[in-house]
Amino acid sequence: MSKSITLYDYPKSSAAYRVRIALNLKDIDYQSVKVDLLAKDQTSHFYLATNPQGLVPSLVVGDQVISQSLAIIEWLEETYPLHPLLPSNPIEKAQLRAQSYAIVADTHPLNNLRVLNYLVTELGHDNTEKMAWYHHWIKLTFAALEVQLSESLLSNTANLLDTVLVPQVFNAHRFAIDMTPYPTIQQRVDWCNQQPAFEKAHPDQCS
Ligand SMILES: N[C@@H](CCC(=O)N[C@@H](CS)C(=O)NCC(=O)O)C(=O)O
Repeated sequence: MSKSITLYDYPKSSAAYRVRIALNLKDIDYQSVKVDLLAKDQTSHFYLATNPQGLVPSLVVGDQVISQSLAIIEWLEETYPLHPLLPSNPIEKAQLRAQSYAIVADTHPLNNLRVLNYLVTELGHDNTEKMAWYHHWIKLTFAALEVQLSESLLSNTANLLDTVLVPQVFNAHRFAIDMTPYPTIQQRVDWCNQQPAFEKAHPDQCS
């Protein structure tokens, strides 16, 4: 009998959105439990017992917990062969990971909720400065990714990069980033958003 899978989730969390996409692409049944970030559920004793970092997502598999969205997706990739998210060629795999890490490791950590809140509440920056910070880091990454994607042949199946790119672009739209300088990125995201696994994972579909 397969183990039950629970995702501690929040609709607009880009990190959780990545995992929802991967779960859907692999057609995995799971239960979603909402951790309301605006209500600070992530700091509750209950949630910290599951994930001491107080971040979503967390995936509970049987009696085991996996935190960090990329660790979760890599575990799914190794455990569920349906719809591989990484190519088998080691160079192509490393290149796809590198593009994904540009978002996951270099960009998202600078722009997540607690960092933006810290800029305002602890360091005294105003909303305009907070937005300038957000735009600065997103634009650096999108400019580089636009070059890389426009020079490569985009695959006709969704991959690891798509699972992280779509949520980051969703987030960028919320923060009024002008996507005109990044047509290849936007085109890829538009293509992904037409796929059922992405439609189902969209924050508007999660209550
Ligand atoms: N590197 C982590 C990042 C997780 C993360 O930053 N999650 C955000 C939502 S996207 C969060 O839980 N924020 C809560 C807070 O900032 O208090 C991952 O990929 O899972």
